[in-house]
Amino acid sequence: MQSAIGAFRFQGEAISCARYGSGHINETYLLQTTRLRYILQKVNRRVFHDVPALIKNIALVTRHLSLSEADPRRVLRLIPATDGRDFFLDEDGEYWRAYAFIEGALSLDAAGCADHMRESGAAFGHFQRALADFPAETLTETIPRFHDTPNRLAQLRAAADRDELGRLKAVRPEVDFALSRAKEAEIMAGMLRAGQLPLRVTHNDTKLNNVMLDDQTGAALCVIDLDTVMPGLAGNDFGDSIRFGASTAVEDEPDLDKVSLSLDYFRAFARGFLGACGDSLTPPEIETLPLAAKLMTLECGARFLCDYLSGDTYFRIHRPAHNLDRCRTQFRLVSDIEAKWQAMGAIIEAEAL
Ligand code: ADP
Ligand code: GN1
Ligand code: MG
Repeated sequence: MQSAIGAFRFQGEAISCARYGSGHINETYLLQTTRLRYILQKVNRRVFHDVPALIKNIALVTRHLSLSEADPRRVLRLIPATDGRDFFLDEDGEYWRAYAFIEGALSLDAAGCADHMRESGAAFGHFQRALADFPAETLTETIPRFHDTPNRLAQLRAAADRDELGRLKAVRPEVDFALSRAKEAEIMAGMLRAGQLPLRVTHNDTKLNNVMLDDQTGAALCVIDLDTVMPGLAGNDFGDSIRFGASTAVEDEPDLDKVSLSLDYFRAFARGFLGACGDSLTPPEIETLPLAAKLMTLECGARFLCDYLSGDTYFRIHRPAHNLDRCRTQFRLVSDIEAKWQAMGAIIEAEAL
């Protein structure tokens, strides 16, 4: 890490550099210098196979966003390395990048009130809209088939068949839960293939802690964690936010009785998102928002379970059955979404007016 601190055009002298945030993928540090604060990140090489291409995506997207945004707190800003590139490759072959720290802002692991959800919906809706005229063909697909839910279920089935660590016997109900929904998991992918849903430039990792809110007003500032900006479905951005932010419990809550879908948070996010997307969404995109929420939750639970069965090599864990706990909250949420299906549809219908 020491060599990375010296490798970027930071203002001032470094005072401290400590682990920061609660992302599951990258190694994030908060760097304090005598002048300013920065985010320094080691990008996860196991997850992202072409890091220079990934960082080029971020440079292109942030440049595009800054064309229509003058306020520096409203666009993530890469800090160049001393050699002018947007990354640094260290002596161990690890890739590092740095960002200006967005000051006076919150990144939340759980929504404190419906306004947080509305504002984060507005931020992701605005992001998608601002990229509507971005040339999608200039982006590298950083993780192929990232939100291909049927393929995620196929990977889960394969991991269960391999059962490398002998963990399957304890999680058979969870595996069955996911695989019994395989038919439904095909619907959005089928609509995309049939041309009924458009491909857009989307964020694809729309957790609440990937959006910065002003710490005084709670208003949306900007969207961060742009590693998975790729062509995708609008509904997936909506759905991933719901599965994380509209849950009444944190993603790794061990007490499943605390986990349910908050319809108030669902409504608030829908209001912010639909408001910011304006008239850009098509009627089928709007109608499938509840389904997208269900499928993104199912998919994420399947990914956690697949990682648990495969030895926890993808998502960072902090306790032995962490990925299993995460999987179980997602599946509990899927069941609750099924129970609240009518109400979710009615909310989307009302908010889309
Ligand atoms: P990961 O891919 O591991 O989730 P993120 O890019 O989301 O990594 O960063 C992890 C956390 O660091 C974020 O959730 C946020 O709290 C914080 N963070 C990242 N970039 C910035 C920034 N530019 N300014 C302030 N905080 C940031
Ligand atoms: C990861 O990087 P982070 O923590 O924001 C993951 C998402 C999952 C999420 C689950 C690149 O997001 O897809 O939905 O964990 N990111 C990647 O919390 O796989
Ligand atoms: Mg993140």
